[in-house]
Amino acid sequence: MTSPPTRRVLLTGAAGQIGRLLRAGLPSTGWSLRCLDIADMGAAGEGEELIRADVTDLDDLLAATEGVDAVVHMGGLAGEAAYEDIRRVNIDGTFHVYEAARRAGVTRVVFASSNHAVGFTPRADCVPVDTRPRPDSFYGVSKVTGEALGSLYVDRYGLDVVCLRIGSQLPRPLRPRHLSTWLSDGDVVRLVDAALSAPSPGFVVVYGISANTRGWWDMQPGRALGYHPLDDAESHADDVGEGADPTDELLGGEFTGPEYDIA
Ligand code: 15L
Repeated sequence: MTSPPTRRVLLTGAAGQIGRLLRAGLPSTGWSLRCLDIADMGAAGEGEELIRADVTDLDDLLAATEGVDAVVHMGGLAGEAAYEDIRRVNIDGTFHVYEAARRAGVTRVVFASSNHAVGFTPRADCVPVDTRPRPDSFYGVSKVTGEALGSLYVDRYGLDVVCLRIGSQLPRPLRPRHLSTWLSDGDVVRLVDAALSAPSPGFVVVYGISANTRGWWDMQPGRALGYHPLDDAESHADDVGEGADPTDELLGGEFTGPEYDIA
């Protein structure tokens, strides 16, 4: 019996924290990777292509997107920065990803959004994915914009776009907030695999956290997509302990506090 052919994915941000986990985990789920980053990605693994390129350059992305089956866009600034840098790297960079996909005939884009797209939302037991955008930073604004661009490319050009509102991707939870927001190493691979594999999702937003007992987000859209997390931050609760911070009233935690006011 022959094994099914692997499908090729362009992974931006391949040198980053989540990029490295996907490089290690996605190939065993049937995806082969073309990895892109401006930073050093080390040696190519089996079946991998490495492209040193910048998401701020549309021509680079057009060349990198030719011939792949899907794009996973993890590249960009992973936290708050000056508006000009956020615009250039995160907003323009994400536009380049969708536009390169459209021109190359690639129909699936998985976009690394963030909980900071809705960071000024008060905590509730089950915040839905269609809660109104309430970014807590310029970084959060770039994630709202990336989701909006994805929606446009779905409705106008027929792409499938899955936006992952990632919580706190860490090897283990470190602070009380993480008992709600944690996304484990294993679950991030399961999440991206589901986002790549779901048949014709159209435009979908899902929360990217593990199956945390104390989670604040509606996980049903994720389950409908085929994302079934296996980890729960609660198993680390004794190590993390309890504690409160004034910004803990809001989903975005410290991003909503005065130290993130850099305007
Ligand atoms: C994010 O989106 C950031 O990339 C990461 O650095 C953390 O701040 C995370 O959210 C979080 O909310 O913990």
